[in-house]
Amino acid sequence: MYSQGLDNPPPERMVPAAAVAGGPGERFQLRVDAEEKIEPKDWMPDGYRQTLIRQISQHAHSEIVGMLPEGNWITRAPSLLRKCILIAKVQDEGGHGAYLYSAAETLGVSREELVDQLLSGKAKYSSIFNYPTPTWADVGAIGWLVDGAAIMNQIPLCRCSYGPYARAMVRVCREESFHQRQGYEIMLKLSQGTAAQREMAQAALNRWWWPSLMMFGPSDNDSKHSTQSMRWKIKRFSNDELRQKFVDFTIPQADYLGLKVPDPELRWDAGADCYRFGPIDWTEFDEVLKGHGPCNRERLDARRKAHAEGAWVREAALAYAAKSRPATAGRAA
Ligand code: FAQ
Repeated sequence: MYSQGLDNPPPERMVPAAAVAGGPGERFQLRVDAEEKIEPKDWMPDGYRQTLIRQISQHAHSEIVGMLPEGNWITRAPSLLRKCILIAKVQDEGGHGAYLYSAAETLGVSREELVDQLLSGKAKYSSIFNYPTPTWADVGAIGWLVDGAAIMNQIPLCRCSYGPYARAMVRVCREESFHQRQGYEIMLKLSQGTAAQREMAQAALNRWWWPSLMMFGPSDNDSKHSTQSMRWKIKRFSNDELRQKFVDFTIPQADYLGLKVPDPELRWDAGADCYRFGPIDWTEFDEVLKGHGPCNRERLDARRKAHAEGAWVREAALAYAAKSRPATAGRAA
């Protein structure tokens, strides 16, 4: 599925190789500018390949580590229905990780290498998953805000120039929409509940608001990859543009819940037709990225433990594949 150019433009709109005088780099950029999808076997600049491996693998790690803060609540969800929904949601995130590792593999890197990078602490994953989930309302806040931010960031990735990543994002975004709604519905129930439940919802919003804004990455002035990634149409919007869209989209939702975003400087700017928000604490963001967030150590320890405990499954799968090989070859002959 990953290597098929399903959504390339019709042949008459594709850039014919003979029409371009320059080298492969120029032809590549023309293809990108013409909105052609780049596929795994196509020529691509090394920087493009490396950027994609970095972004897609960080994204895959985020999905896998992102299972932990909510997975923590599966055994304690307040009803059987909530438990079923949460299991399905967390399982979806695992599926997204698997999809994304497959997309990264089409660029010539192995899954083992990528997993090693995560477990050794060399690879980044989203800052947001280094925060704790002390109450049930945190599960609601993650669905509403974290999945909401993920959708805002990932809808444009459905139009990413790299075909396998763009196609993987279509299904991921559909599932994230369900996740966002289930989170918002948890927040709605709590905010319509008792005083203690409303307080719990407000406290969770207070905990997740600023980290959700940080998810979009450093401000445009400090984003080292954005300019090139936008030229290559890997990214379609800058970090600040997406952050602003998220704020404008989310504040009315908070108003509907009767909850208050923890930002004394937040105000509607009628002239600019958008919300103005206060400064983000980039020191906190940098600390989390350096491994000093509230849960960095706990998250990596949990992943290392799961990996070690899963060793027998990988060994059994390899042994089964080795045993099946001659039989398959025999049948083919
Ligand atoms: N956390 O130059 P830029 C989800 C790094 S999935 C950690 O702006 P870029 C689903 C960045 O990688 C959430 N690191 O970089 C879910 C770069 O690292 P380098 C993940 C961050 O790539 C929901 C350096 O800082 N989503 O939530 C962060 O152009 C609920 C410089 O930054 C994706 O990965 C951060 N927040 O833009 C699962 C989406 N921000 O070069 C479970 C795809 C930046 O030192 C439960 N990724 N960095 O290695 C992207 O769109 C981009 O990679 C950005 C960053 C926008 C994240």
